[in-house]
Amino acid sequence: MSVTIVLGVIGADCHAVGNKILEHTFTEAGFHVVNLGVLCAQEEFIHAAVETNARAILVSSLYGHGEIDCRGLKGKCVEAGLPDVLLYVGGNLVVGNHDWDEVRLKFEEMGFDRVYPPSVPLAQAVADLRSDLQRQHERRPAAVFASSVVVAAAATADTG
Ligand code: B12
Repeated sequence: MSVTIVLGVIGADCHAVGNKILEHTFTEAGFHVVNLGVLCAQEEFIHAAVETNARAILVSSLYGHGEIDCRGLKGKCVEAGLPDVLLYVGGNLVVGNHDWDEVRLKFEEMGFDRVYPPSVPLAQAVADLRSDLQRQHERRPAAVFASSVVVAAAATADTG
């Protein structure tokens, strides 16, 4: 079964073209993409992630207000019971030209796992998501692992 991700353009931002390209790219890469489109409130991302059991939320911000629109999203994810949902953000995150490392750091401090400039090759973002999901899978608590072993053993016993 494919991994579900939630995608959308945050805040009062109506830039729609990149959003469609992201949807296409991640769908082609084998993800189940729940695309909220443009003009999305933080709560819509979180609601969709809870409803669909999504493993990652991909936020776009193109019009320069990304910092204001994204602030607090991580905390709301934690409150909603999504402490481990991966948070990615990309686009023209701030107004004007800024040192990229400063921008990246600012968004990382806000709780984002990955922060991308508009020039990022999307194949890179797909590879990052695969590797972050794999790392999470490897770090899963022993209890979860143990219960899946029990389920697997039961299934084997059933079949045979
Ligand atoms: C078309 C356009 C518009 C159209 C949008 C039409 C529509 N419905 O889509 C209109 C005319 C409505 C518009 C309005 C505005 N725009 Co405009 N717009 C553009 C323009 C020319 C192209 C955007 C685009 O479609 N690019 C093509 C797509 C494919 O690229 P993209 O959007 O960047 O997305 C890619 C990457 O960013 C990346 N990406 C994006 N998100 C994410 C997320 C993740 C997780 C990852 C991995 C990657 C990723 O992947 C995407 C696909 O390759 C850009 C300039 C430019 N050349 O980019 C300005 C631009 C984005 N707009 C800008 C501005 C300021 C505005 C307005 C505020 C102008 C105004 N004063 O009214 C308004 C905002 C309206 C609003 N509420 O959103 C600025 C933003 C400046 C900033 N951030 O510092 C830009 C950069 C122009 C500029 N140089 O000043 N705009």
